[in-house]
Amino acid sequence: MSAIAALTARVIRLPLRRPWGPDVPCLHVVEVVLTTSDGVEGRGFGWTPTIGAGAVHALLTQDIAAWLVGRPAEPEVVWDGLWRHLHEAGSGGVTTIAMAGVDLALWDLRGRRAGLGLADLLGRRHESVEVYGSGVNRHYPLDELVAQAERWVAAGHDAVKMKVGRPDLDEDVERVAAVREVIGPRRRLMVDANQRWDLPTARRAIAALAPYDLFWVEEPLLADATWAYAQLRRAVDVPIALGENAHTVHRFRDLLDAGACDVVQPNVVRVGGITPFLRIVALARTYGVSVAPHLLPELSGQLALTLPEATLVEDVEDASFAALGCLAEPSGVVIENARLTAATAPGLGLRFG
Ligand code: SMN
Ligand code: MG
Repeated sequence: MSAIAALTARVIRLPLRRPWGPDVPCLHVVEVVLTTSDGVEGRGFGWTPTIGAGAVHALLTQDIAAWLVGRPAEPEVVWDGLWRHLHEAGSGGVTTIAMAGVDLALWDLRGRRAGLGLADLLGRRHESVEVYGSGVNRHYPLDELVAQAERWVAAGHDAVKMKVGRPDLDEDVERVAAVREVIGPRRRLMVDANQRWDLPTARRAIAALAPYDLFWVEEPLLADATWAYAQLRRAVDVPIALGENAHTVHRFRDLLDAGACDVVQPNVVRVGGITPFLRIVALARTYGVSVAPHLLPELSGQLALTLPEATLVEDVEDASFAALGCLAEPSGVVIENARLTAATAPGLGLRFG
């Protein structure tokens, strides 16, 4: 078993061609490079749109690197010990985003040693997976929102997701109606409120949006409001999706136990990498709740190809690593006609330029 010899990390700032809001002009990737005692290299990354890239980098270089050196280069062996080591800094959030850099690098290493891309390393179950068109578009004027929906239809998407949660519910209704009009009655339409409603507002909004046949409502309430989610889910017919702001398998267990949702959306970076992601998938299956991985299509897509049930992968317009132009070489993950396939180099196939 080879040991970890060194960790280096760097912050990469990625300007967004379509800003996610006045305060979100760019994303941050924190690239992690691990080398082993026998000279093999693995690359992983943390990721954050707005908050914490500097903190993630500091955790990696000041607290994680020294702990890692000399440990076996095996993701499952490292994960639980590292999580305990960092626990005082918080069980999830910046901690797990930093841990993802390590975990992803260790999976990259494992794949490279085996000569297998991630999907084949984990066990590919699907040739391709459906991709939905998604937009961080709450701030778009109506005509831009409609134009985006038209692009999704032209690109062949049968499922799309838009933001809701404007201060005035009538505006949400108008905007959802306009997108439904563009995509027609047959395509699936999801809405994402990004935690903007309280329980009474969510009930009212979901009732007002009922005529537009929503496939799911995402994060209608504060991500921490487990009790309120359970109440809401019992009160409405539309499926509830959440999980992009849940950071640990324990948090997912609490949400699932409470009957808070119909779909869980772990973000593979925010939960701490592939090792915990797979545990969350296994957990969700025991509750009969489906898994739709959050963002990061080049990585989520590879994972989705290995999940037991077919799922949907999210592609926020112009925000994949390929679209952001940050990869040194093509990843081998391709989205065409709203289907994603992966023929990657051994490991994760992701190299930042
Ligand atoms: C989202 C979250 C974070 C960054 C971009 C978009 C959004 C989604 O909640 O689910 O697409
Ligand atoms: Mg969301």
